[in-house]
Amino acid sequence: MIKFAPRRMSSFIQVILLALICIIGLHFFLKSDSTSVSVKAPEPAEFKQQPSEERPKEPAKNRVKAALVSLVRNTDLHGMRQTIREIEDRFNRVYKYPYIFLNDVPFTDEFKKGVKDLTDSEVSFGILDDESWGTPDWIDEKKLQHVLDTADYINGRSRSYKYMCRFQSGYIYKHPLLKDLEFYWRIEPDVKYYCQLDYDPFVYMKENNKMYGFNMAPNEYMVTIPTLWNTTKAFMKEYPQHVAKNNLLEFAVENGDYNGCHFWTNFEIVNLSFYRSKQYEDYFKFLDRAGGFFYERWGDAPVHTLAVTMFLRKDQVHYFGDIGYYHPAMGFCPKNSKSSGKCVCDPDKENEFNYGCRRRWDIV
Ligand SMILES: Nc1nc2c(ncn2[C@@H]2O[C@H](COP(=O)(O)OP(=O)(O)O)[C@@H](O)[C@H]2O)c(=O)[nH]1
Ligand SMILES: *[C@@H]1O[C@H](CO)[C@@H](O)[C@H](O)[C@H]1NC(C)=O
Ligand SMILES: *[C@@H]1O[C@H](CO)[C@@H](O)[C@H](O)[C@H]1NC(C)=O
Ligand SMILES: [Mg+2]
Repeated sequence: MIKFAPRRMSSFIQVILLALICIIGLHFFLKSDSTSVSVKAPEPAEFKQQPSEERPKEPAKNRVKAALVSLVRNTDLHGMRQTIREIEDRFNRVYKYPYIFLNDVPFTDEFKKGVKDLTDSEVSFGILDDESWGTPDWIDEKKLQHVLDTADYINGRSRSYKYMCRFQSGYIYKHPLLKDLEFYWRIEPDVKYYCQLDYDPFVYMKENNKMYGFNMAPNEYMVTIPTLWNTTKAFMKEYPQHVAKNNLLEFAVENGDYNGCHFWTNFEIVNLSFYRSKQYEDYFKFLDRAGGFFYERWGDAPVHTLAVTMFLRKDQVHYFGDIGYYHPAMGFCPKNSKSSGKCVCDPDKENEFNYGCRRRWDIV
């Protein structure tokens, strides 16, 4: 047993002990002062590069009823987490718009927790009904099966891909969870948002009377839509009153044919009155009856695009050239991103004009 006997301790040891106590005390004093024991993370460098008045600190007062919306599979959890991470970093941690996730089967607890863990915003999960996800009774199952057995283009043999395109074309905006929304911003798993966004694009669209916003416009694989244009022409013949006076058809039609230009709908920001309009509903019903979602592989991108070009004027459509973006296969980097310092991409590598239809947008 060690006995502590101060009276017998030499003055040399006393000095050493005193010095040790001072050093330890000073260490704790300095530590609590400079690095702080609080668990709060420092502001990311990204924020500090910007003049403080440039980046809004809180949501605009005039916000609109809007949400970030995605149809998504449970198996896309990892990709969706990547997307949310980007959306939160670039935009939504300030604006706090809610997320709505839709699925043809119930979301797993793992999916729900996995996405909720990344945001303070409200998150809702919805399931689809049989009308919006499936084969309508006028579709010839045998004919469809033949297509599923023989189609030789990407996703041509996937039944669920067809359901997905039909849902995004004519049902997503009808889901009860979207009932009160004025705008949606569609998101998808595995995408990147390259640039910090210092304003609210929903409010921008509202204040500038925009109905449809896009950021990329590539060309369509025409083998997936052999009769879409013919069917659309038949629609215009039956409903000439639906076609706008100063429409945008010139963007999509060259020499009387559809040129395949389409807004890449995995990103789109839309005033949902557009999809809820009589014009759009009549168009979707007309296409759905014609069967091309099943016998061909009509995508929601050419469908939305042809609707936009028939029913809207150019000034109602906004090109979000500042929302740098990547979805597997291609992306674009805003041309001013070198000077703005707000993007993490190279405009020389991913130039917006790499896509022919982007060029066409400027000349129509
Ligand atoms: N719930 C559900 N979502 C799907 C299904 N197929 C595709 N999706 C979703 O629909 C969106 C588009 O599908 P994706 O595979 O990315 O198609 P791509 O972008 O055309 O390659 C993604 O958000 C997918 O998660 C499906 O069968 N069920
Ligand atoms: C959406 O569009 C409709 C129809 O043009 C318009 O009346 C409405 O004000 C727009 N909503 C917003 C929030 O801008
Ligand atoms: C489109 O319609 C025209 C006239 O109705 C027809 O001659 C042509 O073959 C059709 N094209 C396709 C691809 O169905
Ligand atoms: Mg995708």
